[in-house]
Amino acid sequence: MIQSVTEKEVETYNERGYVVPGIQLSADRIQELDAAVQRLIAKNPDVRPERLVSVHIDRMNDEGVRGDATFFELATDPIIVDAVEAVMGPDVVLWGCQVFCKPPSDGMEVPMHQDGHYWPIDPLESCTAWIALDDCTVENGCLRLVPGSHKARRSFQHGVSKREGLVLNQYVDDPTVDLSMAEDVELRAGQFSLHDIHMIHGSNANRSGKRRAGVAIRYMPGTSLMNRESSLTGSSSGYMVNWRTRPLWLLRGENRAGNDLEVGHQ
Ligand SMILES: O=C(O)CCC(=O)C(=O)O
Repeated sequence: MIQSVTEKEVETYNERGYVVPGIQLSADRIQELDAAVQRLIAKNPDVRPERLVSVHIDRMNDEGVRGDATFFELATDPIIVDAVEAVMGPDVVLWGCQVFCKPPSDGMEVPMHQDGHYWPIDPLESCTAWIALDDCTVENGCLRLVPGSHKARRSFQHGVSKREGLVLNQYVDDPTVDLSMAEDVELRAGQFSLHDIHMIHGSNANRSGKRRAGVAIRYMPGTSLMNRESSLTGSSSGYMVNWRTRPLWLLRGENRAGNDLEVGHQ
């Protein structure tokens, strides 16, 4: 494996729960991905562009979204997978890919949350590669993360919000957490961050005149099992997720936990 992420960056990931590696995707690649986002939005007129779930599945998926092969290519690109392997270890299973595209002026907020709270993965381990398809700044609602919040390796207390304009209805509501410690992760188009499953993160609404699009690709180690019987299948998180038929791809190493790698593949 070519070392794409430095030892220092791996240390930062372990210590802070996220890192922005010094490598990035090319401008041509970003142009292709931009065209793919536009196709996605055109193919899914009834889905909010912040909720384009499982877009790496190149058909109408079981979560009501028509995907595009461009995102599968991205999710399996060595530049990303090498980086994930460096921080997560040698057994890499691809299990999710969501486009969070916040349109200019009415881009929705993502409340501060932990993903592990509504993901049926046991042991609860995963790494998200979040790739900026636009320049993402404070102004247009960049990702925000609470450094070190992954360290306790546990889920904090969450509440369920009925507020309008949220991508997700769950939010951290725990007196032991200081959300004012959140850091804005500003990225140029083509840069990406990696964050741990226990990180508290979210993003503000986009009220600016500039689009803010990113794609979050999810990988778990082959030592974790996706629980397909989970009661979390459904819309309890605010939008449809279907763990029963979510396809998994073993990209590196071994499927040590015995995940079903056939289900959901057509
Ligand atoms: O794109 C965003 O603003 C939020 C992303 C997110 O919540 C995630 O990657 O889990």
